[in-house]
Amino acid sequence: MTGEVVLLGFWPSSFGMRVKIALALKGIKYEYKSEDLRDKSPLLLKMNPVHQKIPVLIHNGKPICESLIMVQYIDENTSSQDNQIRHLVCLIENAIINLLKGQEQTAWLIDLLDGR
Ligand SMILES: N[C@@H](CCC(=O)N[C@@H](CS)C(=O)NCC(=O)O)C(=O)O
Repeated sequence: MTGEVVLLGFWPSSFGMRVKIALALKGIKYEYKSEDLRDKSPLLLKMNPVHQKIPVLIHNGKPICESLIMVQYIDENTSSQDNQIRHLVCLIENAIINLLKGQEQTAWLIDLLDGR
C-alpha cells in the first residue's frame, strides 16, 4: 500500500482498534488523526458524509469506510502470501477484548497497535 495513509479514529473505539491491528500487522506507516465525536472535523464530515462515523481510512485521498471493509482493503492492497490477515485481526481483536482486566497481559498488544 504505497502513498499517503491516514486513519481517522477515536481511541476507545474497537472499530478503530481493528484497523490499527491490520495496519500494524502489515507494517504500514500511517498518520493517525484523533476525532472529537462531539465536534467532528471537516475532514471526517467530508470523508464519511453519510454516516459521519470513525474509523475512516484515507488512502491517497480516497476514503474507505466500515472497519471490516478497511481490513479487507488493507489485506488486498498489500503483498502477502494468502491474504488471510483478516482472520488474524479477528483473533487479536478477541484476545484484546477478553484480556483487558490484566493490563500487563495486553501490554505487547498495545505496543503492537502503536507500532513500537
Ligand atoms: N460499522 C462501523 C461502526 C463505526 C461506529 O459505530 N463508530 C462510532 C464510534 S465507535 C462513531 O463514529 N460514532 C459517532 C456517531 O455515531 O456520531 C464500523 O465498523 O466502522
